[in-house]
Amino acid sequence: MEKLIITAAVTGGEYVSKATTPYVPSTVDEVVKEVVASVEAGASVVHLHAKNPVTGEAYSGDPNPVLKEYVEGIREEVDVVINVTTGGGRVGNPPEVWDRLVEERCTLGQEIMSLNMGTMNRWAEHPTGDIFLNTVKMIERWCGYMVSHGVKPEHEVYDTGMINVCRQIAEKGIVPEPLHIQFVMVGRTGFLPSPRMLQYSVDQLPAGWTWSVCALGRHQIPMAAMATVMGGHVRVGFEDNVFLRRGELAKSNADLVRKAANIARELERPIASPDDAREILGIRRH
Ligand code: KMH
Ligand code: ZN
Repeated sequence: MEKLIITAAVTGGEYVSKATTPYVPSTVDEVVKEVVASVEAGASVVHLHAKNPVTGEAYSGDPNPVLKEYVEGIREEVDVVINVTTGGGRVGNPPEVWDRLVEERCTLGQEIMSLNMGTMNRWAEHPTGDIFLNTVKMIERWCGYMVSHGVKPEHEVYDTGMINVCRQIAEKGIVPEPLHIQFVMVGRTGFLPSPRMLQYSVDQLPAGWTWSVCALGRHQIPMAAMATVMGGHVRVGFEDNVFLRRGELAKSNADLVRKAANIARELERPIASPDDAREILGIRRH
C-alpha cells in the first residue's frame, strides 16, 4: 500500500485555545517546537492557523504576517510539507479584502493551502458567527490564486455535496487533477464520523485523487485507523482533538501523531517522509 501521510494540525484552528488545553502552542517558538516534535513522531505535513500568542485563540487581525513567521521559523528547523489554512482574517472585513488576504497568503513559502469547499453551519458556538462562508465563486477564485502561485489546494470536504464542487472545479480546469481531498468529519453539521460514510465518500472520488480524513474529538484516532486500513491518509492534532485518551489531555501534538504512526506500524503500512508526501501529492518543494 502507498506510504501513509500523517498531517499534524498543531495550532488548534478556530476553536482550541489555551483555555481548552494549556498544551496548544501559541507563540512562534511554541509552534515551531510542536512542529519539530510532530515530525520526529512521524508527521510529514503540518497544518497551521495563526494564533494569538497569549491566549492561543484564533488571531483576530491579519493572519498573514503571523503565518509567515511560523513558516520561516519551521523552515529553519525542520524539513516538512507546510499547509496553511485559508480560514481566518475575515472578521469585520469585506469580501474583497478576503480575496487580497488569500492571494497574499499564497506567497508565504508553504506548499499546500486548505480550503473549505462550501458554505456551512458551524458545528460549535463561535464569536464571529454561525457560518463558514465559502461561495463557489470564492472557491474558484481562491483555487485559481493557489494554482497560479504553485501552491497545491487541499480541498476540505464536510459533506457529499462538496465532493460535487470539487469535481466541478476539476472539470472546469481550475485545479489540475488529481485533486487532494481532506474529509472533515465534524458530525452535527456535516459528515458523521462513521466507516460507512467514509467508504461512501471515497467511492465518489474520481480514480487517482488522493484523500485524507480528520475527525473531531474521540473519533480522531478511530477514523485515522480506518483511513490507514483503506489506503487513505490521516490528519491528527489539536485542531480537531486535544485528548490522548478519555479524560487525559495530550501534552503535545506529537503524542497524537505517535499514536497514529504506531497504528500504521502495527498494520505494516509504511509512513511517508516529507519527500514521500511531496511525491504522493505531486507537489514541488518550496
Ligand atoms: N478546522 C477544521 C475542522 C481549514 O483550516 O481550512 C477544518 C480545517 C479547515 O482545517
Ligand atoms: Zn484548519
